[in-house]
Amino acid sequence: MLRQRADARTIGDGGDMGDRITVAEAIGRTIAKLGAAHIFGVVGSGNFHVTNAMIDHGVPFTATRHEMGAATMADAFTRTSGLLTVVSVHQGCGLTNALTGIAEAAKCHTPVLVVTGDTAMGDITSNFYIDQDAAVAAVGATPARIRTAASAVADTEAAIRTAVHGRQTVVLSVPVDLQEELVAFDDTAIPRVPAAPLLVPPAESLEQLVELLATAERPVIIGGRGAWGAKDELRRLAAASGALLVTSAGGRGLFVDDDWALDIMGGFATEGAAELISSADVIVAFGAALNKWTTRSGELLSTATTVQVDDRPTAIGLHRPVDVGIIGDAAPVAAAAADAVAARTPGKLGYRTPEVAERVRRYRYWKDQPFEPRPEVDRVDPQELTNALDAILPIERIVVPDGGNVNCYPGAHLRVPDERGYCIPLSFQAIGMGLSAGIGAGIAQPHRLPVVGTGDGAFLMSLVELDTAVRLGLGMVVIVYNDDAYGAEVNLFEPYTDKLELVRFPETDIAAIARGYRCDGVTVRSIDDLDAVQAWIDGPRDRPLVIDAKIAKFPSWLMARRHRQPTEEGEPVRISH
Ligand SMILES: Cc1ncc(C[n+]2csc(CCOP(=O)(O)OP(=O)(O)O)c2C)c(N)n1
Ligand SMILES: [Mg+2]
Repeated sequence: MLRQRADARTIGDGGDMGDRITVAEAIGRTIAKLGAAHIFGVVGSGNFHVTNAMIDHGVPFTATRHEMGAATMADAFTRTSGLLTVVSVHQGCGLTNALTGIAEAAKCHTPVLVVTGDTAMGDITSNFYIDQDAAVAAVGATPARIRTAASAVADTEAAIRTAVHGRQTVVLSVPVDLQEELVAFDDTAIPRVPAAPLLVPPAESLEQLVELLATAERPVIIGGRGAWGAKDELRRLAAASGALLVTSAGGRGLFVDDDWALDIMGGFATEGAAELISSADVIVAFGAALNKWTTRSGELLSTATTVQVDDRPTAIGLHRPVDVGIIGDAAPVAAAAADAVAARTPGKLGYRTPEVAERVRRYRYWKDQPFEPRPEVDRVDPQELTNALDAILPIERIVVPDGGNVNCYPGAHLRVPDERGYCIPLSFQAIGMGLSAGIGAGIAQPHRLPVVGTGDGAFLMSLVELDTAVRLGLGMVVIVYNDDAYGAEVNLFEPYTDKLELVRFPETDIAAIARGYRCDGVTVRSIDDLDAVQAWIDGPRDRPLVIDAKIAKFPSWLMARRHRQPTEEGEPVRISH
């Protein structure tokens, strides 16, 4: 419990209604009472008291080693658990250190509450002073603040309501001078965050959807992040319509055990899966943005009539035009459409022919696609390595890909148990979030093994959080695809220039670095070296295993497909990421 300073002033008209406590304590108790599941943070003077107040009232706390790690862990915890998390940071520089993680969370619409100190009102000469609200708004998060001591509880509840209902990342600034003031506090009077109503679209919209699905010959239904919680309804709708099921990256895992489901669409899809999707005549996306990654820049939707169902009006048609937009929640729309299609076309076969069943089975997973391994001297083929790891790592896992050339190996080759078993922290396309996202998701789901796949560049940018994982005794596997380079940049620019030394590095002994943090570390140069991984799996798993995978240096299949190489006939085409 926070002790009151002897000289603290009393603000607010509390009467005899409750205790008089500091504003910092009132904020912490309100956040705890409203159900925050976990706090991640780096504590300085500006967030010391409020963090202790949350901890004292039952919210577990994880100290991270960098604020970006805190924001990324909280984001991943919320994404994979659906529970509200809190990031706690010092004012000014503590907040700016967290901004990349906050931007990632905001772009993914993750409801995270960031609590940060702020300089005292008008204290613009403080070293810590920045315009926090402007900084936060600039990265797409929502600024909020404690306005007065008397409004502290209401301001805190409003910030949480905005985060939860608006699916926004809210940054609540708490000026340090206000934190010490006293307020009357009655925790039975804290308003509860009201439940959001379900959005059901008008009958005409539903009728349009039913008509399209009832008459489609080769329908495909996509589940995105917004389809979490609607998987049974979507499977029922797909069965009634004779549709195949597939997910965007955000929804990966939703339909894992459905015979008519492909694994994932977009850049990560197998070629056979992409062909099945692009041959669809009607595509209905539920809670998926249909961005350039999901659609392969529109390629996969080029001939189908496209329907987009989303609860946010601004999401409809944002990335590409759609034929029909329906504003509504995935579950009620899918349930109503399933009943109507089933009644109108009972026993409809649609796309579900025996020939397509065989193709779905064959093209579902990357691990089943034939390829010729291309190992180099003392360097393992990354695709072969990932398929081998997929086979030996327990399926009760959470797969977390980082960015870079290698990201398709963990992102597409490692299978997942369900939608909570995949977390892709690439909404901002920043490298270096994988390790922290794996830790956050692992804390949220202790029964599962986090498996992070990252490049050497991304890992070396963020490895300080190994200390956090070791302190927590977190068993996790970090596969570092080590090509001693920013391989994405090498592959991107190699066709045009030989000035590549700025993106190549001397060899790093990542296994040794990891052991320095008290992780287990193994160096893998060939598939035979994976015995050490098997030994770790069979052991106590009470610390991270970092695999320093010295990989052969060539463009991944994803990069090779996305960036055309110069041909003998034509000039190279300049393409950026
Ligand atoms: C924070 C951030 N900085 C820089 C970039 C640009 N970038 C994209 S991929 C990449 C290289 C990543 O290297 P590594 O993690 O080793 O993966 P590789 O490409 O070698 O497989 C860089 C620097 C980025 N996306 N995000
Ligand atoms: Mg690299």
